[in-house]
Formats: sequence, C-alpha cells, structure tokens
Amino acid sequence: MREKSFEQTHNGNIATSESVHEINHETGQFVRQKNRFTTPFGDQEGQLPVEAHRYRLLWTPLCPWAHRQKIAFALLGLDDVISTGTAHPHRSEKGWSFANNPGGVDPVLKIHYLPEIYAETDPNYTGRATVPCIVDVKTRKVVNNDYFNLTYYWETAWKPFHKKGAPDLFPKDLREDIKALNDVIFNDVNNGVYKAGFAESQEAYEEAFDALFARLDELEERLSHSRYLFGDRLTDSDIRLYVTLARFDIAYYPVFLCNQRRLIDYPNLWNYAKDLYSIPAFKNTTHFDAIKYYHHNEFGILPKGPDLSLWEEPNDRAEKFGGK
Ligand SMILES: N[C@@H](CCC(=O)N[C@@H](CS)C(=O)NCC(=O)O)C(=O)O
Repeated sequence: MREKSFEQTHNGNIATSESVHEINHETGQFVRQKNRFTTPFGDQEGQLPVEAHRYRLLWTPLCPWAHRQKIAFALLGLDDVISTGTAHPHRSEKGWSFANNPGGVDPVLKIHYLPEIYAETDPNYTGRATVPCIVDVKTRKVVNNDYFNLTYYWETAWKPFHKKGAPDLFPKDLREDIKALNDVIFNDVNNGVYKAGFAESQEAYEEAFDALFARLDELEERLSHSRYLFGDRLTDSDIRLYVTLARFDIAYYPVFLCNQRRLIDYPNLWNYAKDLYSIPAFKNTTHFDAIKYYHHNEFGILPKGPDLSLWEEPNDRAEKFGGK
C-alpha cells in the first residue's frame, strides 16, 4: 500500500481532510482503511461500559464522519454525559491539531496533536489517526474510532442517558431497513464522493461519479414521497445523508469533481436538507466556515461562494408532508 497526499495528486487546493489515503494501484480506486478500535459499547463482557463522564469524543467540524456523532449527541442529549474535544479544521502535517484551543492543547487530554493519543494507546499503531475517536479519559486510551457504527451505539446502548423526549433514531421495527439503506448511502454517497475525489484513474472516477448521481436521483425520488427517508420518522439514515449534503456544494461539487448537479438543483433533496438544517441539532453542529476554511487554496484564499444564506430560506417539507 502506497500512501500519497492529495496535494501531490491534485494541484492547488488543499482538498480534503483525508489527505493520506489508500489507493488500489490496479484500478486507481480509493480503498478506505479499516478501523482499528471497534469494541462496541454495551453491558456484555468485553464491551465498553456505558458510563457518564468517562469518555471524550474528539472531532473536527470539517469531518462528515465526526459530524454525525455531534448531530446524534445533540438530538439525544448525550453532550451532557460525553465531553467533546474540537480539533482545528486544518489538518496539519502532524495530523489533527488542537491549535484552536487555549495553549494549543485539548483542555482535558492536554495533547497538541491527535496522533499523540493514538500512540499512547498503542505505540505500534501505524494507521492514520482519525476523527471521530472516543477516548476513555480514565485510561487515556482510544477505545473506539469505528465511525460507521458509533451512532448505533449512541442510539441503543446509550439509551439510559437519552434526554427526555429524544427521538428514536434507530427504532426496532426499522433496524434492518435502516442498516440496508445506510450501506447504500455509505457506498454510493458518503464514501462515493471520496471514491470520485480520490480516484487515480478515469474509470474509477467515472464509476464512482455515475453511482453517486444515480443514487442521488433515486433518493430525490424517494424524498418526493415522504418528509424523511423513512416516512415521517427522523432516523439515523437522515443524519448520514445530511452530512454529505451539507458539504456537497461547498466541497464535493468543486473539489471532488462531483459536478453533474449541485444539491440546490434537486428540489426534494435541497428542501429536505434545509428542513434538517432548521433543526438546532443539525444547524448548531454544521460549521460551514470550517468546511470552507479547509478548502482554501495554496495562497490561503477562501472560496467566496456558494451563497450559504440559502440554507436559512424556508423549505416546503412541512407544507408538503405535514408536521411542524
Ligand atoms: N476512520 C475512517 C473514517 C474517518 C476519517 O477518515 N476521518 C478523517 C477526517 S474526515 C481523518 O481523521 N483523517 C485523518 C488523516 O487522514 O490523517 C477512516 O480512516 O477511513
């Protein structure tokens, strides 16, 4: 496996948070690294105990995989029991840094750079030090960086700590359907934009591009029938689709060459995205400035567009499908 930086591959823009990535050299396809810390939360032997004030989520608002966790925390009320450390939206050469915090360190873990806590956990760790990651503050160990499954744990194992009136984002009767849709959303949309943006062959890029836009067309159709992906129930799948939509016109369209259509060109997807953005858990965790900041060019020039005030404009979802 060769590691190569995006900056070397594409001139100009510092295009992504995942600037060191994996490529299949036969096909030029991007292949995401496997997560190293995957122990689930739960009350079974060998699982991570569900305990208030013991864990810390490390994230940066730029990252879609980390953003999911913060939306789930806000919807479920878990910010009260799991603390958060926020890294600077620019990934430095030494990895994610806490330069944006007083003294340049995470106030709880006192680390300057994310790789420090991975190295402390396992001196032999050779993978990328990624966000989101969950640190057990008591032992100072990274205990989970399984970005794909984390929201499932917040929604199930962490139920005893949900706030009153929290939505059931992973309802029992829909679990299999949600998981199936999440796989599709992951392959074609969430990771699809990366597969297009990181491809090192025309074929790999076009394959990812075609799958992405075919899937967006399908989701556009699906959302013409219901307010959310599963009828009038907000679920885990909506969080997953939202984080990619929120970055689409700023980042994936121009930088990852996902440019068949912009989000705002899809009536249903766009109104759906604005509808979700009107919910404080989505809005307060969506830091467009950080997403934009990351996409400055080599001279530090920030893109002026797109016009983000459009996100504040009314949407037609309640009128079309009922509800508040
Ligand atoms: N853990 C997953 C997904 C999480 C992820 O890629 N996070 C990015 C930010 S969006 C990251 O932390 N990258 C750090 C790096 O590439 O050094 C992976 O490694 O593919």
